[in-house]
Amino acid sequence: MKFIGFTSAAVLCLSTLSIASPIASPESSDISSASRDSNGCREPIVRKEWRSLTKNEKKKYLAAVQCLAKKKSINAVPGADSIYDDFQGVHSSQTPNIHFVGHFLPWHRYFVSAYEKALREECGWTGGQPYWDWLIDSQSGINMTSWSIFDPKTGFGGNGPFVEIDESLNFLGIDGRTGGGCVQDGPFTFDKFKLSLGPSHDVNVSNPHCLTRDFAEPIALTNLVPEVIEEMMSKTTYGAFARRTEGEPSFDVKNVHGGGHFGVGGVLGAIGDAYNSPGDPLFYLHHANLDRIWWQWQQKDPKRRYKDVSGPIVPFDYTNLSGGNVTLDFTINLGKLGKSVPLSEVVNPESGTMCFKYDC
Ligand SMILES: [Cu+2]
Repeated sequence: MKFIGFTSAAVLCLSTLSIASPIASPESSDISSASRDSNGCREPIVRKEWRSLTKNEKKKYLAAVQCLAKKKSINAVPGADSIYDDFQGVHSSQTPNIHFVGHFLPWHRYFVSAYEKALREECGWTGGQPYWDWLIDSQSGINMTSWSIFDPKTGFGGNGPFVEIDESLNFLGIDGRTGGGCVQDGPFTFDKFKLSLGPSHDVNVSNPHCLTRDFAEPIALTNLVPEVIEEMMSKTTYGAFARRTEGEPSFDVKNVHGGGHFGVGGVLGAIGDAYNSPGDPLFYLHHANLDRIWWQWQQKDPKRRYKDVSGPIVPFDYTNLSGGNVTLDFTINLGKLGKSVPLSEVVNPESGTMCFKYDC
């Protein structure tokens, strides 16, 4: 399957919708309008694919991210200098509890939504959080370094220069890494964008440094593939869907979550660090896309799937030997960045707490 040269938003959406079919039944609009009425979400923010933003919207979005990285921290963690760092710090400090668990997808949905809110309220962004439909790029036949998302003018800038590493640092056996140093072009070079947290996992220390990327094209091309999305979409329970989305912390089984993180982040790139991954602004577009795929899956049977959550509370405890399963009453939090909410408030993005939807 090749998706070359797509330019219009309408066509863009086909890349996953063709897989996600059957698309939203009439029921889905009943559900969303009902929840809008009862929860006060009348006009959900619409999230679009990066390519379908206008040139001017792209510019404004990138400027809003730079702005957030200059806004004084609310001290969500002691080492944060900016609000942008606050988000990274909250993710970092909760990393041991929010991955390979049932609430992985809801937690990240809530987290990205809070970030979207911060961009809008603190930095004048007026749109929805854009997503990056990497399938369009991975199936295009274009070299990764030339993918439009990495464009220095209309995108997020590209790779870092190659940095040699001791292979013992390459725990996951990442193939074909080509970078590792500071991003060299675009809106997130060190002179325009500083991170205070990382590469250590200590959120108490401020260590101003640059954003790094370490492209590993073979990882991106192998894992960001339609077959994996098809498998995910074929699952009939949330538990199975979510587990297939996260895969395993290895590449023995292809998975799109890791494909995005490690395809761009390799070994030394911020987005490839489980703790510090939100240090790369692309994190939010990658996770918005994962969230969109979950949403598309929910749309296939909204009545049931907006209520379906499961999966372990304790990481990797898929057989529930250490703890129970999450339920709709299970609460998640964003520390100082957002109140505690039960999963019941996060399963439907058109709920009062968040209030957004995807263009397709
Ligand atoms: Cu995460």
